[in-house]
This record gives sequence, structure tokens and C-alpha cells, in this order.
Amino acid sequence: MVKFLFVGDWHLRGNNPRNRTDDYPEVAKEKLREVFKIAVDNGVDAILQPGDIFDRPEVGIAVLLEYAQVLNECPLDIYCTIGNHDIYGYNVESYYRTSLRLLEMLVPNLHVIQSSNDKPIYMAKGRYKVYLTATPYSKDMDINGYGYSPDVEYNDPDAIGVHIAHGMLLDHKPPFDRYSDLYKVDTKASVILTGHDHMGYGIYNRSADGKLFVNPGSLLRMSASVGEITRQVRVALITIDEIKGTYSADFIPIESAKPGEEVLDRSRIEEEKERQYAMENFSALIQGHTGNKVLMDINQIIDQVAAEEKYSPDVVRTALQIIDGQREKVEA
Ligand SMILES: [Mn+2]
Repeated sequence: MVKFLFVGDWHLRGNNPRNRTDDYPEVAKEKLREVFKIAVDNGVDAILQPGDIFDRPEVGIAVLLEYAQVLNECPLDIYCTIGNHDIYGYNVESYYRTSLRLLEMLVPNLHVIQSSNDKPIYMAKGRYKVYLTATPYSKDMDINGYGYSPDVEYNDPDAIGVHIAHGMLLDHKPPFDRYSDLYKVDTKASVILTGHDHMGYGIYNRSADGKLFVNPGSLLRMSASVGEITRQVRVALITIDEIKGTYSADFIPIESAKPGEEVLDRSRIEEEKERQYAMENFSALIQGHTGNKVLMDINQIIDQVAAEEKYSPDVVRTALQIIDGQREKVEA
């Protein structure tokens, strides 16, 4: 048997996200150590991770060294790819100057797969051969379903491809456009492991073509949404029978994860709702006075300013892309 432990986004950082009430860096280290123990106890061959190792492209040196030390306690190889939070301006070309790149240099067991064009990594041999590939976050991710298949061939008819992707693969239609449909996405791989969406659709066996999709959700909870409060933090054990050519996934709960209401603070969310309500009232008030439509939508505001100032369409498009990127950051 070939076994992998697949762990969702980490978002390592040196301080607390706004809505966390416990000690986030300490919790992160505790969870990583639990992950390593689960991996060893289950005799896995490697730990797999879909990117967003760090919450930002650059963290302080003290933070970097502390996490490097914890990762160096892991006796197993860790294979990951690059998430949108790991790079500058959503530009995967900036990887070489990020904290993740430095972490990779400090942790010999950590392997960052940088491109879906990289040669498939040969993981195990039986009658079937197990190969690992990955697609990092990039400007192409989720455009026409891109990201969930390697861009190289396995060159082996008996390959079982395991593909990691940092993309918005979902089992439902979200309130934004850039995502891929779990039920339709095309792939050469057999097992597709995704992150980026922190809630995770879980484990899905696509009966039409026998593909296995897994997103257990992020290891660390960043927001205090209702879904995050009730979500069980878990990892997934992927088991591949390289003789029979079968594969499956099972969840393993993270025991050190506290109940959401103990570590996530809802009060700011309530404050935010109140602020939004006040804004709506305010805009209704202005509309009543001026009779004009109030520009509440950022796209409208940019279009309006661009038209008034006669900016070129290229500038407007770039501005909107940057803002979209920031929005995704908030959502992911
Ligand atoms: Mn993420």
C-alpha cells in the first residue's frame, strides 16, 4: 500500500488573525506536531499539502525560524505546492523571493512543487506506478477548469496520478465567478487533492470516471464564519493499492482543534453586519437627497473615476484585477 496524509491550507503566521481568541502560532505548532504523529502512526509515505503554507509571502525571520524548527521535527517528506498567500501579488514568478522559498531551503524534507509542467515525481512502484504532480496558484487557475490536471504526460499506461492543486474547486455555486466545478472538471490524474477553499467539500468519489477528489478543509481556521465555527478540523488519509490499482480516502480528526466557539470570536462579525446595515441606511439617505444612484460597488466606482479622468481601459482592467485578487484573499 502507498499512503499519504493530505492536510489542507496552513496559513502559518506569527500573530493572531483578527477573529482568533487563542494563541494562533502556538496552536499552529501543536497542530503540525499532531499531523506529524498521525502520519507516523499511520505509516504514511509522505505528507501532502496544497499551498498557503504561510499566510503572507514574507514573514519575520523569528517566525520563519520557529516554524522551520517545527517542520524539521517531521521525519517524513512533505510535498506541497504554492498558494496565493505564499507569493507577491498573486504572481507565482515571485516565488524565488518569498519566505516559503527560504523555508524550503531550511527544511530538507520540504519539497515545493512549483509547476504543473514539472516531471511527475515517482512515488511508488507495483503493478501500477504512483506519480505526484501539482499546480500552484497562478493567474490561469480556475480559468476554464484549469489547474486540476498535470500539464505533462505520465508516459506510463499504468500510472496512478496524484495531483495537488491550489484552486477553488467546489461542489456548489459560490457568489463569485472564479471557481471550478467538482462534478465537471477534467483531469488526467486519478486522485485530485485541493486546498484554497478552507471549508472543503470533503471526499468525493466521481462515479462517472472513478476519480477521487479530496479537500478536508484548512488545518487552521482563519475566519469566524458560521461554517468555520461548526467545522471539524480534519486531515485525509489517502490509501493507494499499487497492485490492484484502487485508491480511497478517509478522514482523521485533529484532536487538538478546540470547538469553534472557544477559539473564534463572533462579535466582530456582528459589528461588521451592523456597519453594513448603517452603510445601507446612509446610502438610502443620500439617494433620497440627491435622487442619484449611490455608487456602492467598487467596480462601478472605478469605472466612474476612470471615465471622468479618461484612464485607458488597460489601467482600469488591471485595477479591477488587483481588487478581485484582494477579494479572493479575503474569501480564501
Ligand atoms: Mn488559503
